[in-house]
Amino acid sequence: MSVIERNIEEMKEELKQRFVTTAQINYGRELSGLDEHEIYETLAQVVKQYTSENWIKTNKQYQENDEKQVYYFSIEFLLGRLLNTNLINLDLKNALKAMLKELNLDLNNLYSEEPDAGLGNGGLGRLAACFVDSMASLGLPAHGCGIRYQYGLFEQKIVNDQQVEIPDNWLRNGFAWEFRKPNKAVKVRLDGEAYMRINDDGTSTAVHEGYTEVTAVPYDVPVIGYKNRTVNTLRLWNAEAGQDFSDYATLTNDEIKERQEYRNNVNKITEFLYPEDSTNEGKRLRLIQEYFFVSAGVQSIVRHYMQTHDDLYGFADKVCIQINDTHPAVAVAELMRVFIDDYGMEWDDAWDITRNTVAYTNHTILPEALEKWDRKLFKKLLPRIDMIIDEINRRFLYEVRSKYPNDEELVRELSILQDGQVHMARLAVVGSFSVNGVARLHSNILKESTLKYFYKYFPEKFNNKTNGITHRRWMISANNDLAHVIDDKLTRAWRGDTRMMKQLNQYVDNPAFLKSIDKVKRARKRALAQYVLTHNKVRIKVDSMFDVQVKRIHSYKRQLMNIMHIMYQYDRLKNDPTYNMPVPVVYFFGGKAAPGYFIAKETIRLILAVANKINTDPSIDGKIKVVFLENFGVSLGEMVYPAADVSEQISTASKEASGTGNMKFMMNGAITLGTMDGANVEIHEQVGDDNCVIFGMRSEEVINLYEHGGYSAWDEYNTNANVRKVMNQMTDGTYGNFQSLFDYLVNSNDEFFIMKDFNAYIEAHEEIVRRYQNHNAWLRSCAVNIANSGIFSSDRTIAEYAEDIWNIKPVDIK
Ligand code: B1H
Repeated sequence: MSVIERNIEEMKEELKQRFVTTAQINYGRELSGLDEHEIYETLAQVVKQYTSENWIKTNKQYQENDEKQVYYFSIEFLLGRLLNTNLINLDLKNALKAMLKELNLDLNNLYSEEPDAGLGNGGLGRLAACFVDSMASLGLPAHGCGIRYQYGLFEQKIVNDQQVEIPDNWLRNGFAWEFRKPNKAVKVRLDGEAYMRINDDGTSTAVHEGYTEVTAVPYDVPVIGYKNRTVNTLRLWNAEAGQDFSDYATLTNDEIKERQEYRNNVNKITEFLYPEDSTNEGKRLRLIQEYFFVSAGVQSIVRHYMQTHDDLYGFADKVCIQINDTHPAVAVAELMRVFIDDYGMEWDDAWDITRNTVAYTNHTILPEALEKWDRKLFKKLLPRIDMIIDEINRRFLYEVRSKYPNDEELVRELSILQDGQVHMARLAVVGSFSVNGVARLHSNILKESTLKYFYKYFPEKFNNKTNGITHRRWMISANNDLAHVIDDKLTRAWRGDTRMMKQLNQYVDNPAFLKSIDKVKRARKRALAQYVLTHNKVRIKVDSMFDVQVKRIHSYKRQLMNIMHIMYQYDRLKNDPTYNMPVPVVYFFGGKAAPGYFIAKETIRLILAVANKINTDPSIDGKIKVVFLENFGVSLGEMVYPAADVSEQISTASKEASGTGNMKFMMNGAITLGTMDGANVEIHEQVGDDNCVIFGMRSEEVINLYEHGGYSAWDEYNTNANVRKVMNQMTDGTYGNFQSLFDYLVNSNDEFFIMKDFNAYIEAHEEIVRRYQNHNAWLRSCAVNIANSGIFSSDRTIAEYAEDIWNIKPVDIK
């Protein structure tokens, strides 16, 4: 990768010129007359000027050299804010700061003018955002394709100690980084009827008639590589009603009504993001969203390809579509449709190309998340796609039966269509050349249980790509002082190659190095404490241990176990004179509950009830504080991860496919307290038992217990005094009435083994507090975690995708 260095002074002058001119052109006013938001907008415009030239060059070079290009299809891209990371990647930050200073402006005041692009729910959407950053930073010809939701994930407000959801009107003041491209629009067809027409010469042609047509207009966001001139594209599709109303005068009232209804329906398609993380809603509009962006994406890729090729036979050598979970799995059938119906290709050729183009990433084994569609709904909405899937399945099962005669169990388990449903994961496996999980443990579970029949049939497709996070956002940008501490030891070279971070292991006993890490951590803790004082009106001590669980609220992630442990500790502090808490602990929670997820919302209510009681009890002398961070998202995360001492990663083993927050904490020097789940396994492997605390059931035990039963939550309640005590407090009025959660634990037979893991969790906490008391040993552990976190950069992940799946190499933009 070529790193571009520029002269700051020169840059500063040029920036100033552009800044002043842009302000004048945009607002017709002097700089001094602009408000903060206008200054931010101007700044973003100027930054865009620095990207457009390279954006054009990048595209031109890809096209002229006929580079193979990858398209990462994802129904979510959780981008957060882009100003700071764009400045870092363009290497404009220092010059810009200097320029603003001369104008008496402070960059730090401008960041918050940018809305968070919250076009995702959690880990899956944020992964897609980290991935496009890494693809550009590695100089890979690889782009994103998704939906431009008008409303992102709802904003969470806490009202009367409960979650309330506010629509996220993030486009209110416009989105500075997007470019609308109406001339690149495509049409997407929904509804109607499809059938095969037999032609006079005996051949047949697919007919799709009576459909509704929707216009898909792309909004392109430049994705800027880290100091390398590469500017890739994140293409987000917007649904629009193509027709205008200029012929109003000639229409009947009914026709006008019809048009209006059409317009309303079209506008709904990309209006909002479904707020369920890890559960499949099964709603018609969701299926429309999936097909809408996939069809638009596929059509525009094929059209682009055909601009420089005579036919489609070499398509799979030049295009790869990576599908982020099954939400875009309909891409398999859509490619077939375009190849056959639009370009007249034979089935077998189309199928070969399709299967060599698509690669599938699985993100979950939770049964409630596995996407299945009611066949009737599917057929009505996508009649031609349904026909194609039926034919894919017919031919596939024919092949299965000839390879494995008399194995009807295998046939049933492999069938894409089963019991009146379309199984999207099965379509994705059959229609792709690669199937990967997102952490080693997860990939093994896919092979051994969730997709074991497919593994038997297509063993060569299966592989693992352990997730990663972009260290540019999650450390260099969010924790710049820590990045500087590392620079001092390694020069800035590690920023382009995080494998170098391993070299920090030689300094983990160096007192000066540890001291500088300590200093940074304290500063970040102070900043978070200030935030909490302002937002939560809770005063916390900076030398408390900051113990943090931030992620979507979900039963399997076990926020309930965490708060139950706090209830346990508080009870002992109050009632057991022999019990002592040697260091004060602040427990932080943050995360959104899906609006319809009752147990998740009750969990938030319990956390808030416990917080209210404990935080205002003077008798415990501030030994415990509980803070719920409202509206957790990318931007709040950037403040929280760097300030954490303890990273709570306590999902039921086998349930969290990977987790990526765990990596963000580690890279910022927090110690993991977690189960052997997802990527925690690999974090543990990197740092060893001395530098993380592992507890609880292992995934084999969990899977075994699910398969063979024999666990009784009720027995656990009756025999486990710690569990019983805390559960009784859910209903005895100590914190209000939480019969709901008590009943949930009992009636679900403790489905995620909160009760069964409870005592192990208590012990793990005792261990981590013991470790925290030895400050120097603790700092050493922080250093070990930072030193060994480089492998969790998404640059490593994406380099693996490029090498093993995509078969692409970096392109040096001239
Ligand atoms: C993950 C989802 C998910 N896995 C369905 N599955 C959704 C499923 O809207 N839906 O219907 C939305 C999201 N999200 C997460 O992916 C895993 O739980 C994490 O463990 C993993 O780190 C992340 C990225 O791979």
